[in-house]
Amino acid sequence: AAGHFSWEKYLKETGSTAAPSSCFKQSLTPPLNEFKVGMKLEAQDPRNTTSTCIATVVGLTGSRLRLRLDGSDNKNDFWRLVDSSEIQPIGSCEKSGGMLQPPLGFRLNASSWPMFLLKTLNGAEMAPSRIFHKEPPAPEQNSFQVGMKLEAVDRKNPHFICPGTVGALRGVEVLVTFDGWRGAFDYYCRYDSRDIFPVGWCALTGDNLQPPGTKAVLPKSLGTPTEGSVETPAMNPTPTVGRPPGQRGRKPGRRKTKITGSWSQ
Ligand code: MLY
Repeated sequence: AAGHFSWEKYLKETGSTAAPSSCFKQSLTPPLNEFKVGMKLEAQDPRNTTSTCIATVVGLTGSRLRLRLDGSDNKNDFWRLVDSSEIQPIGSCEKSGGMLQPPLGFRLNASSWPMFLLKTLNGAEMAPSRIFHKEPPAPEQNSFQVGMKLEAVDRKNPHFICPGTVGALRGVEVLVTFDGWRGAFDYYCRYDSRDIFPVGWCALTGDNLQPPGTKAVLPKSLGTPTEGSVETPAMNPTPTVGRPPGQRGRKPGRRKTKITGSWSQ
């Protein structure tokens, strides 16, 4: 059994510090999740952000909703916080003079959209507006520092929230790296991204925090061999120890490297 992950112990062991909550665009007390599976709402289509679509809650995790666009397949689910500005009660789009759109990849003929919309909303359980929360304000500036710990959505596996470290800063952006994993999951995001959370977020929301990987990239204080062992994303590749040129960037599929040393349990 892996046992559970303790930030307190881990911060001590790694001699690292948590990014202060004031760095994040997240509410200090995570918003209550009163949604239920099956409820419908309006959501921006993540693949076509100018469209507002009908979405159904297909899962709940902490302060987040697992959403599926009506008329889409089950391969494009996405996760949103209950205080996301990208979701709203049904009726909001029309109220503001907009038109609900079919999702990108609508599985029927476009001409059947009006009838599909009618049918999908008929008798539907619509999420009441009182369970939507206002998006918190963004901090005024990027106040993250390299080395600070946080919790972050694994964008390749967005149901996972994982322990991570600020790997670099680039203006308003921060490089999110995942502890115990090589660079394949790293990404740059804005400092006010909704995908990054202060240490302790999952414990507060009841979302499931993954333990750090036990595969590669030791924290600095536990003897990371060299700088540069943290790969940067494909956008900005940097030579990585032990990989010949031309084989940089991400390889598809899984890639784990076993290391010694363990902080899990
Ligand atoms: N199936 C994948 C999951 C990797 C998840 C990595 N995150 C947690 C940073 C794998 O085992 O490679």
